Amino acid sequence: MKNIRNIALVGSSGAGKTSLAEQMLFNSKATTRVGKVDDGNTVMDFSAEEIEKGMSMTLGVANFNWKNTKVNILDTPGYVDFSGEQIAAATAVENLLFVVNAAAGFEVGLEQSIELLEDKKLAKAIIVNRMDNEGADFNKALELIKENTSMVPVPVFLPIGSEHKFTGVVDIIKGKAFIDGKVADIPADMADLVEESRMVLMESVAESDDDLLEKYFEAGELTDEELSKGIKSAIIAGTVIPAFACSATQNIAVDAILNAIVEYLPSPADMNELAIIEGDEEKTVVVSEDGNLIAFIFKSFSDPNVGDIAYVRVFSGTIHSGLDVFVPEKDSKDRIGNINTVIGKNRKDISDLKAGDIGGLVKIKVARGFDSIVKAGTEVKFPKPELPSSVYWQAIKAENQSDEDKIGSSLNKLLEEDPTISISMNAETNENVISGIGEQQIGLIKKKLKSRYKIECNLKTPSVPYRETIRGSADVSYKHKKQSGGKGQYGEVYFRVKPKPRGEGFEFINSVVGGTIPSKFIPAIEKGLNEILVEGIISGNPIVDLSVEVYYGSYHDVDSSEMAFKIATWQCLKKAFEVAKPILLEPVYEAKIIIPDEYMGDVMGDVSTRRGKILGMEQKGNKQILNAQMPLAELFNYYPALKSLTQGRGKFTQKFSHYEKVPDEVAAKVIAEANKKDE
Ligand SMILES: Nc1nc2c(ncn2[C@@H]2O[C@H](COP(=O)(O)OP(=O)(O)OP(=O)(O)O)[C@@H](O)[C@H]2O)c(=O)[nH]1
Ligand SMILES: [Mg+2]
Repeated sequence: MKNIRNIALVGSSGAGKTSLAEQMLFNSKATTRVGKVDDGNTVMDFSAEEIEKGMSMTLGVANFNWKNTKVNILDTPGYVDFSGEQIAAATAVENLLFVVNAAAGFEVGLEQSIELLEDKKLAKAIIVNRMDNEGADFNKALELIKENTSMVPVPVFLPIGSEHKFTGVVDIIKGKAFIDGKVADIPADMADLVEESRMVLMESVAESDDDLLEKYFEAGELTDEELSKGIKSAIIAGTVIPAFACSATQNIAVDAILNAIVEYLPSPADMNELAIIEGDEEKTVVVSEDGNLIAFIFKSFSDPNVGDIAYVRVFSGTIHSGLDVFVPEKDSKDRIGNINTVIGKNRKDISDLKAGDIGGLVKIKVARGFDSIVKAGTEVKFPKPELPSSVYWQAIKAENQSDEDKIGSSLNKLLEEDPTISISMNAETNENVISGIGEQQIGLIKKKLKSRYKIECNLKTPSVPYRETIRGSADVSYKHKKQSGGKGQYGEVYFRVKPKPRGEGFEFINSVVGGTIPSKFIPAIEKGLNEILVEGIISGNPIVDLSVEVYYGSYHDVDSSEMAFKIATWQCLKKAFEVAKPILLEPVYEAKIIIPDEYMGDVMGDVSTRRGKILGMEQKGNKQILNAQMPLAELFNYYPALKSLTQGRGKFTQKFSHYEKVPDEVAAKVIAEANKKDE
């Protein structure tokens, strides 16, 4: 455990995470040439979709050796739609490296990534990459993080020059420069800056430990040894977030960063306390190689080119091929098959995987993403990571009717790969609805259905599950009478129809006296009502909040039948709806919209054009939370609109609130649309 470092690269799209991972793999001789994102030949982004877009869409896993230390590196996609991958990666590592584009200002992707991960009790560091780019500015990049988030980065590597003059870095802990891959003296013109930065770092490190603080006050400084030891503890405690400068594609300071990872960042042994759930109880246990097996699958997927694989982090004990294990989330036994060491798309069999390490399990039967794997006979599991809630919905339908049966099982397999997506069959609208975080993410599902399962499908905005009800009451009757040779049909019913308060559903009252309708036909009337309640009358949507009292009628000894009374019932209720002021109800959701102050006016205006109601506002850090109610019909496409209004910085969460009357002019459109479909 001491000789492992587990690192996740996170941050905005285009910051250079994949490029950095590729350069590290090459520098450590894990690969024989440097993969380039722009050439589509990286080992980390290997799916057809990633190569096509030139960006990561799923997290990639690799490992290499650096200075007798095994480094496991997880490269995550920065695009917001795939933020579930960053959460997944964070469950498997001790260290989060936020990769920042030095030339891009404060990017939305970085902001989202920090918000998503800042509360995780993990060591964090900032890598200011792309220092060679025009406009690169190390100090500004760090200033913007300080200004916009609660993270306070402390420089550990200062850049030497910038843009095309970026040649290396000064490691202020070592007091040495790294220029063109070699150790060198600190450039004379940087001496003061290095000294100043060293004092800042020393102070931050000292503040994280009482003993160090005392020494620091007595001696006025820390020794090199105290500083390099102290920094690791401070990083573990989260009191220091070290910042490093580099250029991935120019291979400047990448080796120095690798040294820093090994020397300053914590190993699994340094962070050996693990929060688990045993029974219903949350506990913290100290993990070790000798303990019972506790492992967690942070991602599983199947790629047509590389087959099925489940990426696993072992926290305690050892996994070896052939081991019988238990999967608590599935309440099922499982068995470990082949174990792989993984370098992106390349894999090799290994015999076992020990506590602290990360690898791949091939063709494991039961366990999937976010499942724990534990010693058979034990019941501990890993707490399920909190995932972002759905903000985007699409109804999915196979283009060919013959694929409709296949689509469900294929979708379920794809959903196992991305736990932020869910699918539900809406029985009311008869649609399969996929929900997730964004258009790119759902679009990827559509692409994969085609490339893997040969299913062409269409996506569209889902239908709204409207409801019908009435506002007035009616007292109506209907006589169904048919004489067409042979046996006729006869049944007559009298209904009193009234609305019921919202949410109270349907009530049937039988107050027929004196057998004007024989009691054997009453169930047929109730059944007839239940059938039409499902189908609706004005728009093909279910009827709710309605009371129907049958109080009188007539029958015929020979011609009356259950069918005849059902037909009379349907017609009678239709008649009642004509007089009882039918209305449509629609689901209304409560949305929490989180935006930077400057967008408040625009977002509020937009909410009202969406028939939304503002309930209130609260301040959260430097953001505003707008609480609003919005009809579902407007919420389906709200996220794309919010993103474009706020330059990608707006977010929201939602939950169902209640059903509410649809305004007449909107209802008229919905009803006309439904009638068109009927025809
Ligand atoms: N000039 C320069 N370009 C870089 C550097 N690092 C990456 N790039 C370029 O930036 C672009 C994006 O790099 P990626 O490595 O794909 O970025 P990423 O962070 O993995 O992006 P996502 O996968 O979308 O999250 C590519 O065109 C790279 O060649 C760098 O240090 N300097
Ligand atoms: Mg990438």
